[in-house]
Parts: sequence; C-alpha cells; structure tokens
Amino acid sequence: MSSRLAPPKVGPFRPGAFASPARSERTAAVLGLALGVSFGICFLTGLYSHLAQHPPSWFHLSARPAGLYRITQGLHVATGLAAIPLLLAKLWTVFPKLFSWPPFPSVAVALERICLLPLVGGSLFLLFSGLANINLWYPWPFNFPLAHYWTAWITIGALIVHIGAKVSVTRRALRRSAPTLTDHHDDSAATVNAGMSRRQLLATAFGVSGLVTLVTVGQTYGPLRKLALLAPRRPDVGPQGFPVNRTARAAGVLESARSSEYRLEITGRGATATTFDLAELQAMTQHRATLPIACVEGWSTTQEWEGVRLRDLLRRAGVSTDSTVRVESLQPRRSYRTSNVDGSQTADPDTLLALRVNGAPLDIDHGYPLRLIAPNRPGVMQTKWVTRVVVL
Ligand SMILES: Nc1nc2c(c(=O)[nH]1)N[C@H]1C(S)=C(S)[C@@H](COP(=O)(O)O)O[C@H]1N2
Ligand SMILES: [Mo]
Repeated sequence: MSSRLAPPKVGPFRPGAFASPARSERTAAVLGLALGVSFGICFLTGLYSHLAQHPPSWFHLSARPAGLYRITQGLHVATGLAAIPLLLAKLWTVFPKLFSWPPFPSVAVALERICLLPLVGGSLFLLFSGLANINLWYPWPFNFPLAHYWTAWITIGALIVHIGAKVSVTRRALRRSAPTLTDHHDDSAATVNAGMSRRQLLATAFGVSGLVTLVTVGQTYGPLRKLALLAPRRPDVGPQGFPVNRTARAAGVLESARSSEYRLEITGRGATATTFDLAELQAMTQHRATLPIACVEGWSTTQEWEGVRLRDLLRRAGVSTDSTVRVESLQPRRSYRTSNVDGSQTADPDTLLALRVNGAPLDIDHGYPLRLIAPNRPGVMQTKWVTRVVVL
C-alpha cells in the first residue's frame, strides 16, 4: 500500500525539482492577495457594465453621477490589464504544486484542487478575451460579452472556494515577520543556484503590472494621455479631437446621413407621430452639456455637446418626459444600431440629441446629423446617426 503511494522519482516529481526560493508561500500569498483585490474590482465593475447594457426589470441606470460609468469601466479595464503579469507570476510560483504527492490526500483537498480548473482556466480566458476585445480582435466564433460575462461568474465562484481554502495559509504567510538578514543571505545564495529571489520575483511582477498601467491608463485618465503608448486608443486622437469606434463608412450610412431626405421621427406608445427635419431641429431650443463618451473598451473622452433635449422632443409628441424609449440609427445592420434609454435618463436635462460638438456640427463619424449623448451611459449606448425615437 505505502509503496503504491510513493511518489514517482522522475521529472517534476523528483524531490527538489523546483528549487527556486522565489516559489515561497509568502510570494504566493502576496500575489494572491493582489489578484483577489484586482479580480474583485474587475468583477463588480464588469457586473455594473453588464447591468447597464442588459438591464433586468429591477435595474434602472441612473443619470448621475454623470461620469460614474467612465470611472467604473476605466477601472474594469485597468484592473484586468494590471492582473495579467500578476497572474502569470502567481501561476509560475504555484505550478509545482501540481506535482505534489499524493495528488488527492483528502476529499477536501481533492475538491479544492478540482476548483483550480475553472479558476485558472476562467482567469486566463477572461484576461485573454478582454485583452483581445480592447484591441478589437475577435479570434473566436462566440459572442464575446456573453462568454466573458458567464465565465466571470464561474471564475468568481471558484475564486471564493479558493479563498476559503487558502485563507489561513495566506494569513500565516503574510503575518510572518519581514525577512531577516539571514533570509536575505539565503535568497542571494539561492539566486546563484536557482535564478531568482522572492523579492526579485515580486518586484518584477508588480513592476511590470505598474508599467502596464502607466502606459495604458492614459486612455481614460487625461493627465497621463501622452504616456498611453500601449493603449489601443488615445482619447485625444480622431476627427474633432476624439476617437471613433465605428465610422460612417463601416456603418453604411455615408449617403443616408447626408441626404436631404433625413428626418427624425418620434413614434410609439401614446406618441402623436411627429417628424422633424434638420432645420426644425436646429430651430428648437438648444442646450449644452459637457459629457463623457466612455467606451466599454476602456477609453473615454469628455466633450462639450450641444443639441435638443430628448425630453423636449417627447413633450412635443405628447408623451411623458420620463418615458423609456428606444433610439434607432440610420445604420441598417448590427446590434449597436439601437439603444434603450431608461426613464431615469430621458428626463435628465443633459440627455441630448446632439447636433454639435465643441461649437461645430458633428463630424459624420461622430454621428452627423444627430446623435444621442446622455450622462452615465456606456459608450456603446450613445447611438450615432439617430433617425427614430420609439416610446416603449
Ligand atoms: N449607430 C451606432 N452608434 C454607435 C456605435 C455604432 O457602432 N453604431 N458605436 C458606439 C460606440 S462602441 C462608441 S464607444 C461610441 C463612440 O462615439 P464616437 O465615435 O463619437 O467617439 O459610439 C457609439 N455609437
Ligand atoms: Mo464603444
């Protein structure tokens, strides 16, 4: 019996096969703690983004604070990016444990180890698919938001089990007093043998993570925009000084947006069907609002918009100013051609169908002749080339 349980003395199962002192319980604990915090923030901000885009009946996307989504989504992408080097370092630290013997010493350990499969697989999938998404690269056949969302629940479930299993080991490892001089000597001696000390590993992991943040966070944090070298978008580059996700050409609206036939139509439940041509919209009372576009991909930019209040248009069509509506684009296809505006946002004085930005008519790529711009909305719901408002 005991001989059957003896570890095979080959390859990774050899005692001392992974000798690096950097692979300590403390390294794993410090990285684990940092990953727990970043995954926690990433999960909650991701959940908020999902609710905003696919609201269940109990959820109402508030219009205030106007810049909230900009912060939550900026954090979502930043914490996800920062977690990549930390996760790689953590996996490097703990993977020798895969070869510990016996593999399943008890039922509890067996369950904990089985949970590593969704935890590690889910984490790698979330970070990789998120990274690909912000680079507008879709090397898969499935729907990204849906797969990313459900994998997040599975991963968080597995993370909670993992934290439960590891909390006492982690606490013990973190409480241990700071390394003494002897420890330091041990570390440097081991550096010669095994490559890297614990401190070097942690410094590298956190250093790379910090660097990744520094060269990407400028996509949403203005003062660092010049450093946003690795960000897919610089928030100050594009027509009229800010980025475009889908151009008028890509959306297939080059002709319809410039046509003299252009009309805005208000229809739907209880509405007296009303249409406006461009001159009529321009003749209505214009309002200004300084509001961000906060793309789900993490970049954001604040501009000064000018146009007609959505609630004024609803009043003209004889419906309540806090009606929930669907805004439709001239764009003929694809899912982002419409978006819903909850009553909590339609009633807001800053919810506009904008004709102008920064004192000039909208560029066609920013939605000419008319775009929706409202406080605290995901960028993907700031519909461009608006031609119809349907009261729901
Ligand atoms: N009709 C339409 N509106 C749209 C889109 C789209 O694909 N079609 N993209 C959205 C996305 S993802 C973003 S981030 C913003 C970008 O607005 P901008 O191009 O003016 O910066 O527009 C939104 N409005
Ligand atoms: Mo977007």
